[in-house]
Amino acid sequence: MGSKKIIIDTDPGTDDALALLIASNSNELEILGVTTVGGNANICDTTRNTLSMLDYIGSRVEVYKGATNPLSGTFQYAYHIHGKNGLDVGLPSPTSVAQTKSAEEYIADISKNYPQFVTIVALGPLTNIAKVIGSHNSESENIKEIIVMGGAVNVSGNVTQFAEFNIYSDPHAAKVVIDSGIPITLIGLDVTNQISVIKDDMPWPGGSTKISNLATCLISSGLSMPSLRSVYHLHDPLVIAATVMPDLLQFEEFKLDVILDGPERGRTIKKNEGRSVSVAIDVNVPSAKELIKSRLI
Ligand SMILES: [Ca+2]
Repeated sequence: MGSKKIIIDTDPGTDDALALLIASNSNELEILGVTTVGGNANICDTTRNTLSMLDYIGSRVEVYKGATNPLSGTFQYAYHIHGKNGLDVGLPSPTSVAQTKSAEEYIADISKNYPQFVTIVALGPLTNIAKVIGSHNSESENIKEIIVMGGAVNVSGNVTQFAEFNIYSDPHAAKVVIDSGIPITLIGLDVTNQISVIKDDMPWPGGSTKISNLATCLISSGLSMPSLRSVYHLHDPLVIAATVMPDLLQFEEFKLDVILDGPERGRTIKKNEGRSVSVAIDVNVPSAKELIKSRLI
């Protein structure tokens, strides 16, 4: 079987940075391109952080800059979790630059030219993908699958009691994506909260390679943030691990709605009609953590 062709849509962010390392170090995946979005940090920071990460590991994957703002309003960044500039680990400034084509144009073009070929792994707010669906609808129908880090179905949220960060950041975009009819897999806090590193685990993942040194540094940086209370969840890394090995997770098909406004903004809630999406409801914790570790060393 050949490698899975993926586009990673991302907002680094420390756990996004770990996810990029894992994906780059997994032969089961071929990264066609990386698209950026505002979210954990502003779009300039997330794009620069992506370029710096890929430069550091010698990757020549092309980067396409995406949305500055969500479909409605503005992002509420998470610098209190990800540190100064969204990635405070002392990486050199990038020497590579983002492509001139936008994230939205890139995803639309790939989908048009290679129907049913690409899996999009969405690790940030879903703004770029919603824009493709909204403005390039016939092209978007050619997207094979979208794997989303997002949502909290049977558990509490991490921004509010109800909402997970990525869905909360652009609930309108999440609704467009979930209602699109494209095959969607939602990997949210129901499973990602179960995969974490605590201070006593450090140094984790250990090892002395270029990748493992940076991974340890990223996790140390996360653990040093008072707002995380000494538990560092591997949200985005688990999504890449599950893209490599879907059997790590158990899934159920739900019809889902996204609450757009009010106190429950960003909530992903079961409903009785509409499109079904595949929702991760449980995870093999030891196997998932071992796979993540093996790809960071
Ligand atoms: Ca992310």
